[in-house]
Amino acid sequence: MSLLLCITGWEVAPWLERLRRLAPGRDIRAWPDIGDPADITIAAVWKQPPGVLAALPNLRAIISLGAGVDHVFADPTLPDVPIARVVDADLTARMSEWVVLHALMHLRQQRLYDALQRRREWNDIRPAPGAADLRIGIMGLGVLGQDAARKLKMMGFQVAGWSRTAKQIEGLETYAGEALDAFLARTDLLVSLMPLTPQTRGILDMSLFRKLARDGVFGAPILMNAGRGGLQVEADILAALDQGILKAATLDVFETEPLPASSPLWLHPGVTVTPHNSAISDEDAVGRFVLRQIERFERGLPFETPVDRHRRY
Ligand code: OXD
Repeated sequence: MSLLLCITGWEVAPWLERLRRLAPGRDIRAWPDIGDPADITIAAVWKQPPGVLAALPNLRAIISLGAGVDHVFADPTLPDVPIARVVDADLTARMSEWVVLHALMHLRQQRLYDALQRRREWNDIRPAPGAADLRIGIMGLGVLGQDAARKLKMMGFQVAGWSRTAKQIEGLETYAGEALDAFLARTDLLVSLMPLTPQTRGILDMSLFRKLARDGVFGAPILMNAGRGGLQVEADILAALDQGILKAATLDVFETEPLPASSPLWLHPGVTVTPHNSAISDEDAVGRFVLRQIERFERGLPFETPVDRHRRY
């Protein structure tokens, strides 16, 4: 009954130290020092190299160390065992901080004021719309989308959400599936918090941007993406900005991460870049969450946050 940490792209040592500290009695190993592969029953993973999990004959469950699971499914030899993902109150709260911060940055035209300050220019820009004038649309109504929607509503924004399958959420105007065009037509600021799946890859493209509202307070719509870089077509974002189809974009995730120094997104005046840190989380809290899922699994209880293999989220 050993736990394997299989991590690439992040430092493994702090995870090993953290989980061993939080669960001193447990046998926890870190790939590639697996020991006997037959000992491993559970794997906690971030971007596991393809084939590693398939070589564990007694693997019974997989836990994603992140909220997203696209990195888990990127392995074509993924064993058919239950999968869980992280849902953590701290991570959720931080994502909503990012969403509210950047929605307000757009509403209050803060980038413009930054530029005016650099020029020592005292200019009180009018008109100055309020939150109630801006229609925000959230694509993806999971835990993160719902929390962000609630907090944006508290700020006074007009908020609606879209999800692939219909969801009734108290106090929130919701759209589903084929109602995407109607949702986009009422959206001035689009917030993407979708999972990356074969259905959503590249969904944030020129044809979608053209369907966003053009009669809002800022004339052209704004895009914010903190879901996954694979959701967006960066060449289309740049073209849409240059053609006035989008007014601005705030991006936390990118097709290639870290964002290459050669990317025009870095210096485009309409783009705000954050380094995939919208939901940096309390790592001990995530560690405790992972251990709680393992204990539940060992007691024969379902994961708190099971992943649907079919939907891939
Ligand atoms: C996650 C992430 O999936 O950090 O949690 O992107």
